[in-house]
Amino acid sequence: MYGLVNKAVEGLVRTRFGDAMWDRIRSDAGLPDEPFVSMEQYPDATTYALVGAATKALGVDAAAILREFGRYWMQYTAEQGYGELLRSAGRSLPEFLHNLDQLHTRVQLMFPHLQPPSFAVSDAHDHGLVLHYHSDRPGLAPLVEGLLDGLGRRFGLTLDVRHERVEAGRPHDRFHLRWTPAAATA
Ligand code: 1DX
Repeated sequence: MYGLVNKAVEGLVRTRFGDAMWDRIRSDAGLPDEPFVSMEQYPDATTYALVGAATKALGVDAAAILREFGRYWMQYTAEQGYGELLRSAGRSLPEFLHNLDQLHTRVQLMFPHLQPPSFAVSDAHDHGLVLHYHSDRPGLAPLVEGLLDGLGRRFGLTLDVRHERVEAGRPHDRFHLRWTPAAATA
């Protein structure tokens, strides 16, 4: 994956748990004390090693870390110069999800080694839809749950997500979404 992803993991750990915790996780993952470069490619194993080291150092399971990473990714990429990319993907949750493959195609024009997952929408109605997620990378459904959480926040919605793993045919994940406008906070 592109270094941007590892940099986001680093940003998440440093802001939530401090520089010393990042140093420990990076070194437990067997990685040198060198900065990640956003636009360079790294083996997927690097990212998985970071998540594995973080589960041990923080004492939480991988799903919790991936979920937190997904939430953070929306905010991190907006701050890293991809705000316009995100805005162009849509002004509502269903529009954004519908346009996700196009968003990745656009990123791929600049960064041809991107290996994006694929997202498809079905069963859309006024306050819900089903999102179909295909990826070559194993185990990242909790990350998508976190992304959806971040998107719900972005669009001011209270979002309920139910995850379903589909093993038949070409294995993939389905997310059943239902939303209501978020309650106003005082
Ligand atoms: F619901 O692979 C909302 O490296 C969503 O299964 C889902 O293969 C928003 F410069 C620049 C670059 C760089 C911009 F080249 C990526 F470095 C991409 C920014 C998407 C914002 C996919 C990242 C493939 C890297 C993948 C989980 C899970 C998709 C991460 C989230 C908006 C993005 O992202 C899987 C790679 C961007 C960039 C967005 C992704 C690779 C997503 C979302 N993916 C790199």
